[in-house]
Amino acid sequence: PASAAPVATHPLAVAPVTGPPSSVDGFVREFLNNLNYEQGVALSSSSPNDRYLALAYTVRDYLMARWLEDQRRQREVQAKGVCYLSAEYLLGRQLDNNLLAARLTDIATEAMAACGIDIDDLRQLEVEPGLGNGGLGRLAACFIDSLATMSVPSTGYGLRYEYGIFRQTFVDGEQIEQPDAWLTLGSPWEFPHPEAAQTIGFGGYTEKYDDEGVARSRWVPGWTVQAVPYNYMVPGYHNGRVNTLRLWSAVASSAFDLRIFNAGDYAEAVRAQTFAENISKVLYPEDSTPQGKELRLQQQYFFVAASIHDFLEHSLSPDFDLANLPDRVIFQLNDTHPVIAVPELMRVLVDEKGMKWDAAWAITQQCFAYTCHTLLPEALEMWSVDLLGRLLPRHLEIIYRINDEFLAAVRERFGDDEMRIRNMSIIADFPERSVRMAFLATVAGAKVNGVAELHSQLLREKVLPDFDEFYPGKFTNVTNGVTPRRFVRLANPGLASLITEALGAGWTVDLERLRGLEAFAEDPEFRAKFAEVKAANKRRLSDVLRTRDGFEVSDGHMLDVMVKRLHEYKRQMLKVLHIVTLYEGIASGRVAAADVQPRTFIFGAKAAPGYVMAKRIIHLINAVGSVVNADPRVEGRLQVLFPPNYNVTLAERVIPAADLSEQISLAGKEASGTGNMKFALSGALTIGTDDGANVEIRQLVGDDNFFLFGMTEPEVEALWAKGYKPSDFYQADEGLRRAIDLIASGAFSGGDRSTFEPIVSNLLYDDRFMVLADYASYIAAQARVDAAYADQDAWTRSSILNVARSGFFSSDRSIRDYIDRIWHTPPVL
Ligand code: NBY
Repeated sequence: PASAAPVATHPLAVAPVTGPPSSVDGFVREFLNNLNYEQGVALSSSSPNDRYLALAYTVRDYLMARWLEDQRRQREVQAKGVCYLSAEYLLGRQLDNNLLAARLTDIATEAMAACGIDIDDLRQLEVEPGLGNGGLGRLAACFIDSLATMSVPSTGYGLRYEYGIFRQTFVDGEQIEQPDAWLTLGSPWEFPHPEAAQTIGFGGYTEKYDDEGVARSRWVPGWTVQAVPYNYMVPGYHNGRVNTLRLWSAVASSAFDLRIFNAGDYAEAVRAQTFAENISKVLYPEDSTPQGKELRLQQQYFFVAASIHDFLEHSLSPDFDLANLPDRVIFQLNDTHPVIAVPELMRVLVDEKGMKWDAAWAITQQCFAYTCHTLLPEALEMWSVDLLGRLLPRHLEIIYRINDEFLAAVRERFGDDEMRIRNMSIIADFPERSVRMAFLATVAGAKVNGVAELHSQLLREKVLPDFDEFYPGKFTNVTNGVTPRRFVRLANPGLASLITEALGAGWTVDLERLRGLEAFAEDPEFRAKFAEVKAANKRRLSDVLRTRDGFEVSDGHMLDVMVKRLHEYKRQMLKVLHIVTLYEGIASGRVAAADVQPRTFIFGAKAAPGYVMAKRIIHLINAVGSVVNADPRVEGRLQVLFPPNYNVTLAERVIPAADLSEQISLAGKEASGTGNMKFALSGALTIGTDDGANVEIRQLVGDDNFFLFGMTEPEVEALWAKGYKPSDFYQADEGLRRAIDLIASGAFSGGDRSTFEPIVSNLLYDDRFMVLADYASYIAAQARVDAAYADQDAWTRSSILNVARSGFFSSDRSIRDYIDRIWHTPPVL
């Protein structure tokens, strides 16, 4: 609890915090102060890292007054707010974003120059916090940006992993993972608050007891860990608003090891401390198949328990009537990772606050909403009852009771339809007794949403149809979006200036205004300027890849880009088959090099360390790249580049340079995609299947400005139903045969046929994601791409139309949809 406010005696002690003056001189003074008094160095003897940190502190100083004010107001106003619960936030670099939000970019640039410093050199020093795997974590980062920009009272809650997503390197073309020690050179954007630590229990047992004639249960944890919050500023864009992201770090409780210390086993006591601190040590790099590891469940419970307690303690007045909790908060569950928050809130209300079960359940069902991000059955998280019961025995009891009452209600509605009951039970019996977290979230959530129209429809019809029937109106859609601040203003300043020149300012927070560019698509002068922006972005990317990776990007090539996690369903293999087809055609002499549009293929992809097939595919891409890039027969025509360690920072350089965006998942598998939106907003044309948000992109930009190929989701279903034999497609298509045979021949593995044999046999005899079935259609679509690219002016026109018609994909629009359909949390201005 906050201590009583101190009694001010000095006049300055009651003056509001105002921060430094917004002038170059003021900035220089503050910067030098920070260099001297925070870093303890003089400018003349400072290291680049000292200067970067001092610059970051200075930007912080400018935001501080607003932040303190907003924290005060959020407590005072007592408006309903959002607690966004997410195990991942893939933030990207902070410096530029915060400069932009605070309108300090020019002042800071000049101030640094006045100190003889090139601010660009300092920008490069920032290590991005990679506290997420991919789309889900980046979405959370876009959402907190939009929430702040739209002045919605909200807090992001998550985990402060000491090691984020691994750093990827390639050794002989194979992925090697290195730890991401992002905190080692200092972390200027965070504010630890050890005094606000929460104690989080684990293990132990439950007991029944008599509370003045009322039978109650309580949990007696076996051990505890301290959760220490670290606050991050989340500044809104040009609105003076600064929200908070609160990430939890695990520290051993002092009581934790006292017993062991007292027993004289010092070494054991220190080991126990390490055990506790392991909880926030590392981000699990699995982006779909959850591993069911105990440490992961510890992470999940650790951060949601801390977050719920933090909210109840610090955001509500001491006399708040918890019956009114739904008027004050909605906990948004970002996938199933935070779903253990549901029994935790029940435990707090019933066991700790003494509320009746039914009242507590009615409240809980109004306080949660759940977003699903997948359709892959193997990605639906399950926790074994055995593990859950050991780690969180009281929560397991609560889950059982929720399930019993839920199934009773189902029986009442549908009768004793045992099949249906089994299918809807939160507890699964096979292959092991376990808790289906998505079911728990669906039962507890006021709303359940998918992340694109098609995904939400399939979620209702295929994944949770019984629930949709049982809970009419519970399911809804909120199509994902991306923040135009980071992905247009910061990543694509050339395009941003051109847009502002054409449409005036204002589009950054009202992205539908991009529609105004449609008219400019017909203006040759504008097209020329637009094309020049793209060319400049390509040059900028070339520079980055030269310094970062030693690559030489060929001039005048179409940049064909596929960047995303490596996953079989995303079908990087289809892209490889296209490249091998082009290569084989030219190298064999059957196709004249001059007839092929010069292309540079760029890949970026990390594979989960335990995902063997994904790692093989990475190896193959690198192997194909080595051969293609060294073969004089395709020189000047084909180039394959795979910069390692694709992350937000690299995305910000690659996407604005792209001509062609590859969104080629098997229909029905990609929930939404968000990279697809970033590309369209950067003027890349999409080649894509009718999947996820591609469907909506195509509807908006128009068929003429989108290269559609492949089976639709119903066609995929029909082919499965009829019986899919990939080898039939191999037999029937000569081009496909040539490509696969070339891989199988060892042409990309120094003659060794065994290296990529598992990939080849997987394609021929299994092919779960129907790469071979869509090959012919993909190759045909790529031929259309080639033809279209030959007319540069027409391509540029399409490119402008892509930008003009993609305003819908702003995360501001997504947040507006969440507010209207789910949260009902109006902005507090
Ligand atoms: O979420 C992605 C979807 O694949 C993509 O289609 C969608 O656009 C995006 C945002 O809605 N899902 C995703 O990124 N998932 C993960 O990163 C992830 C991470 C961890 C685990 C599962 C999935 N896990 O089980 O540990």
